[in-house]
Amino acid sequence: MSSESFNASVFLVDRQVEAGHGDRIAITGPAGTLTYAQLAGHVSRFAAGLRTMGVRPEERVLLVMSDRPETAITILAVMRMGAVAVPVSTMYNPAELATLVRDSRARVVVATPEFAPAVREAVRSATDVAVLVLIDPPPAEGETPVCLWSDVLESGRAAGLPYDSWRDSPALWLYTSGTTGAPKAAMHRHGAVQDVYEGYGRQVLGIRPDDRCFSVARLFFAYGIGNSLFFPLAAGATAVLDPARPAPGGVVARVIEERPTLFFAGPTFFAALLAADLPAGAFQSVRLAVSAGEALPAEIHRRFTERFGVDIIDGLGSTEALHIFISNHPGRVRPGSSGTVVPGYEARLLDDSGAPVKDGEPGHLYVRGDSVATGYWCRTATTRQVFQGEWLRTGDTYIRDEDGFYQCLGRSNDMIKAGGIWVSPMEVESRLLQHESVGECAVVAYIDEDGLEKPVACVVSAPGRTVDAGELIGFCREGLASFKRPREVLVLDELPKTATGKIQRVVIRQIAAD
Ligand code: 3SK
Repeated sequence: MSSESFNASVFLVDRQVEAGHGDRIAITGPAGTLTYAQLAGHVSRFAAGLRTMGVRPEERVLLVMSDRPETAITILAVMRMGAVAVPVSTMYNPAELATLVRDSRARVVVATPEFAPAVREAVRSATDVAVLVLIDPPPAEGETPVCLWSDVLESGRAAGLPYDSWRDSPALWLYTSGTTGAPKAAMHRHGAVQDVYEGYGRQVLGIRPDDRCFSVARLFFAYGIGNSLFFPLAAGATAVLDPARPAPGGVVARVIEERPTLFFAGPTFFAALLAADLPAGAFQSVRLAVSAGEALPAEIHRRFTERFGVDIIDGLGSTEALHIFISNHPGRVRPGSSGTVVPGYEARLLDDSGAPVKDGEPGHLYVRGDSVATGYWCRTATTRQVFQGEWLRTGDTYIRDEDGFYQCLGRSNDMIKAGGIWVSPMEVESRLLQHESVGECAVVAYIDEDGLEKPVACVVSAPGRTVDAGELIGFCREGLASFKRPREVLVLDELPKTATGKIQRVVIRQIAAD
């Protein structure tokens, strides 16, 4: 790590213009198209507009935005003027959003029209927020001052130089529930943007200027921001951004229209594509598909490749590492395996006592590499557990074979990864316990018919009450982000417990699997 000047936004955008590629398409899709020259102009104006608004380097700017050119411009402009971009999930409800806004202490929050009502409600309880930046004018007065996105752009007419950041300067925070439950922000450096491009983008994907990248994972995910912003822009390629909520029909229509060459999704989405009625030529333009978020079952891999004629490289990444650090490689794919270590990273498997395990034996996976976050914002105890010196504890149990291929055995703790997103069983359990019919409950993962994890709730009814599974699932959907809801409810007479009264999750997982 050094104090050499480096700004991720300059690396991604200005560098392409300076290399004479200003006329190439940087971003396209239903919400608009921008060349690299246009993108550079908008980014430097929006950065100047943020400065005019009083945003200072290293302050956080929180984004609740769908994938569209304004989102890319906002992220890049925030980084350009030295502040910290905090894109958060658009799936959160107002209460969940409020928690993140307060935790980040952002003074400026930017939202696209679909999320403006939720964000306006959320910022009411976030006293640090001074300005809400919206794309469309709000229909009514609110408590927090509102500024229009176009006005911020307009006020930055006298665009200035980028902030003189270093590789180690903070650039991006990404919230994750990760291995420990409550959402916390993994803090990333400007230099990490180049690190993930050099290792995974360039050396594994082999991304080229003629590539067109389309990601089902949106920009607020670590997976999505790499796929749809860092890799295409660093390579002078094109990012296809789609504001719509991803569903198989819409995504395939977009693929047919925009003809991406690189397609990024997670196993749940590949399974949904297989279940949908789609033409065999739907992915004709795609030279390579990428899967991450959870381990890709070999059967889904085989069926997708057979049906659509496109190979998938599965990989393992994390928000803490910013992107993928173990991956299959084009032409060297082993279905059912996460692949081998990506250039720029080292991995090791340790037993419970911290000793390395032999090939063929399971161990806790640790990784190190320059892209690893500097820690979690204001979570010292958790930071110390997860970031151990140079090594990042992934929380996954893996096995490595003699060829250096890593195979996922599951997580070292009880967190559930549904559709590629971490779900904390405790959070779902506390919601369930708010329902009058629930006496006790435990939420565990069960593996569905596609080999993918889903939350299932095992519930003991409250005395004199009857549990209605559909009603409970609806109750969770109302009070939590929808992806966290149990997909099934099993009613039990009692929860299995140890002699000391601890719930036996291993036994409950077995019950859920039967
Ligand atoms: O969520 C993940 O597992 C992931 C995968 C690839 C890149 C980044 C992330 C967070």
